[in-house]
Amino acid sequence: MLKRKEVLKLNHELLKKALEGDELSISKIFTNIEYSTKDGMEYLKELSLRAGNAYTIGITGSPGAGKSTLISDLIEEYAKNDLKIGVIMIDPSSPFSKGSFMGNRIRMQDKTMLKNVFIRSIASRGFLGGVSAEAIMLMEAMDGLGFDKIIVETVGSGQTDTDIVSAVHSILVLVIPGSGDEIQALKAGIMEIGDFYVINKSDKIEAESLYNSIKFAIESGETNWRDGWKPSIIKISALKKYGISELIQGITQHEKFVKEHDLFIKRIYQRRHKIIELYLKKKIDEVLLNTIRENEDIISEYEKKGTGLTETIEEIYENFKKKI
Ligand SMILES: Nc1nc2c(ncn2[C@@H]2O[C@H](COP(=O)(O)OP(=O)(O)O)[C@@H](O)[C@H]2O)c(=O)[nH]1
Ligand SMILES: [Mg+2]
Repeated sequence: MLKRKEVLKLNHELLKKALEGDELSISKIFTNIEYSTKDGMEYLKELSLRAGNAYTIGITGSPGAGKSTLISDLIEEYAKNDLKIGVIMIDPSSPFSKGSFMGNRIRMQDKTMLKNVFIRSIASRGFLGGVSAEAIMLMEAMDGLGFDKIIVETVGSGQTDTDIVSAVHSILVLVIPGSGDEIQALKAGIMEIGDFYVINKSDKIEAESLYNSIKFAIESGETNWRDGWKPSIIKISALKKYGISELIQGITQHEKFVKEHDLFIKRIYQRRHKIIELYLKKKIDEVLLNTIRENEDIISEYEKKGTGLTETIEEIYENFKKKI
């Protein structure tokens, strides 16, 4: 494990309070990081120096699969052991209603447990599924704030999920029986990424055939055995809290595997690599959109002027390069 760096300059009141666990200060810092403000990037820098200890878990699966419900089960179990848990939910539809849905679920349970739990819901803002630079930056920040477990919920969407894979230690793919989704998911490649295939709502009769088809996919080598870990299939009911302790045991075993194979720090470096990559992509995208906007006249008039399509692209590309 990386050694937790000593706090160098704690003169920043907000950071100091956040490190002491003050929720409002944490929220303010996260908003700054999420919007990449100058302060936000400073906080991220400071927190990144202190990061490198948290165990990170990604949960992906189609909307309605039960990811949020499962997260509240995991929170409950981990909080019993006095662990500090950070949750990031990336919600493409309505971040606030889902956030409060989550809050309501948890509020129903033992309140003392919640002192160690911080849930952040972020909008995907046009990002097509998977995970965004902001989400991974918040993971890094949570790690720096001393959370023991960080759970990220993302909407499964095939290829973009590869971003979340490289940013977390364990990845759980949540599937439900009888939805027909799984066949699509298998084809789209989402079934290749899991360290765990978690069959939720598994009291349904179709659960068995889903189990068998995933088992077949794993054993026939159709799925990826990430760093040599044979993916596990676990049947649960997130709502009825069935199979949760088995899942937690599985994750604990995987954590052991990750640490024994020197993957713990490797994945933290991969996460930082991902932050750099996705952040730069976002910045470049912004410049690109601006360039296109500013060159709208060239685009709309190229046919009239008799300029070729390729020349038009090249001209705009030259203008784009000047702005980068
Ligand atoms: N019957 C049943 N319903 C479940 C189970 N887990 C979750 N649900 C329900 O499925 C719906 C979607 O759950 P949610 O956690 O919001 O899914 P998400 O979109 O993947 O986060 C909710 O109405 C849950 O109560 C389960 O194990 N069995
Ligand atoms: Mg959800």
